[in-house]
Amino acid sequence: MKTQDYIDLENQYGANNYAPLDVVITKGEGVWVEDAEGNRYMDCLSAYSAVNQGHCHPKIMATMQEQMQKLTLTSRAFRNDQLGLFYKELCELTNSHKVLPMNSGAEAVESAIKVVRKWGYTVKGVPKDKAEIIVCDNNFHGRTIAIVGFSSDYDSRNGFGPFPQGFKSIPYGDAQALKAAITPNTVAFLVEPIQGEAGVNIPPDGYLKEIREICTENNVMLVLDEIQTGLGRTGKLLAEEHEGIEADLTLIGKALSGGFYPVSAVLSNKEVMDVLNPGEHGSTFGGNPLAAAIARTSLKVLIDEGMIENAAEMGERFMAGLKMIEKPYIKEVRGKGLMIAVEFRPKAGGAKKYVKKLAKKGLLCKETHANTIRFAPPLVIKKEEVDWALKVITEVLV
Ligand code: IF1
Repeated sequence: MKTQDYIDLENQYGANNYAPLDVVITKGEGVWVEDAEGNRYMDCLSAYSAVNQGHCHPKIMATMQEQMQKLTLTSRAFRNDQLGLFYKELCELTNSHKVLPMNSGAEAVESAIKVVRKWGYTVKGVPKDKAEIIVCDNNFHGRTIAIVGFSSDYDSRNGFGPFPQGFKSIPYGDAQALKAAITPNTVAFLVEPIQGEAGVNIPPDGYLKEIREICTENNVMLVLDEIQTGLGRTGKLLAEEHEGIEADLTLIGKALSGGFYPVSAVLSNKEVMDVLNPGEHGSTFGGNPLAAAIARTSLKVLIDEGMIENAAEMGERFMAGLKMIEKPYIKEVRGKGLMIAVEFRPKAGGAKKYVKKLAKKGLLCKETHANTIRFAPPLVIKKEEVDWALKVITEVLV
C-alpha cells in the first residue's frame, strides 16, 4: 500500500474527529520516525509528550515483551505481582502516599474529581451535592463530558451538553482570582502548571507558590494536572518542583508508559485518597500487570538515563536558538525544558503553513490554535539533533 491508500482508508472508515498531517508513520526510534515511503522525520511532538523516553525505547520494549508472555490482565478482582511494586516505586519517586491507577489522562482527571468531591462531603463537611471545583479559562484536561463541560473552548464543548454542574472557571495565572472564587463549598482547584493546549501558557513566577498557599489556607485541595508537564517534559520530574511546591493530588499519564500503553495515575499526598472505598471507583484495565510493568521501566529509564537533566539542558539550547531567529512576525518564543512554543503575529497568516513546510524538510510538529507552533521532542534528543532542528526551523521561518 502507498501513502494515499492508508489515508483513503482512514478517511473512508474513521470518525472525522482529527485533521492530521498527511504523513503515514510506520516506524520510530528515539527522536526519529519513518513514513511509508521511507522518509525520515524528527518528531517534535512526541505524541503530545507521551513518548518522552523516545520512540520504541528498547528497555521499555523488553519489559513489555517479557511481561506480556507471562500475564497481561487479571482485573482488580485479584491481585497481581506488578501493581504493588509500581505503587511503591512511583510513591518513592514522587513523594506521594497513595496511587490510583487508571488508563487515559481524562480518566485520571475524572477520578480526581470524584475523589475531591467525596473528600469534600466526608471530610470538609460540604452539604450534599454542593461541592464546587475551580478550574481555569483555556484549560485542557481531556474529552469526557464532565471535562469538556468546564472547558472554555467552543469546539470542545459545543453540541455536547448537558454537562455536570459544580465547576467555576477563573483566569489562568491570576492567584487573586482564585482567592476571590473560593467559597465554603470549594473542594478543589484543578490547574495545569503550564497550560499545554492553550499554547504553552506559562504562569507568572510565584503563581504555583501562591495558589499552594491559598489552597492550604482555605482547606481546598490543589489538583495539578501534570499529564503533559510531568515526567521530565519541563526539565523537572514534575513541573511543581520549579517552585518547590507539592500538590495534594497530582495527575500523570502519557509518558508514564513511554508511549507503549495507556497508563495514568492519580497521586495523592494526603489522606484524601482514603475516602474511596471498595465499589466506589475502578477500571477493568487500570492497574493491570502489563501496564504496571511498563510504567515501572518507563520511570526507571527516565531517571537512570538522565532524561530529565537532558530535557533541561537541551530545552535551553533549543529556546536560545529559536530566540536568535529575529523576524517581525514572530511574537514570542517561550517554554520550559522541552515544552516550547513559537507564537506568530496574526500577520504571519497562521502557523499551519510553517508546520507543513517543516514536515517537508523532515521535522514534524503541531500548531496549537491558529498562531502558535509547539516544539516538544522526546527528552532523549542530543545536542547535534537540536542543532539540526534549529537549522531546519530557521530555514523555514526565514
Ligand atoms: C488529543 C493538547 C496535548 C492534557 C492534559 C489531560 C489530558 C491531556 C494537560 C487528557 C491530553 C492531549 C490529547 C490530545 C491532544 C493533547 C494535547 F493539544 F490538547 F493540548 F498534549 F498538547 N490533561 N492532551 O494535555 O489525556 O485522555 O488524552 O490521555 O488528541 O486530544 P488523555
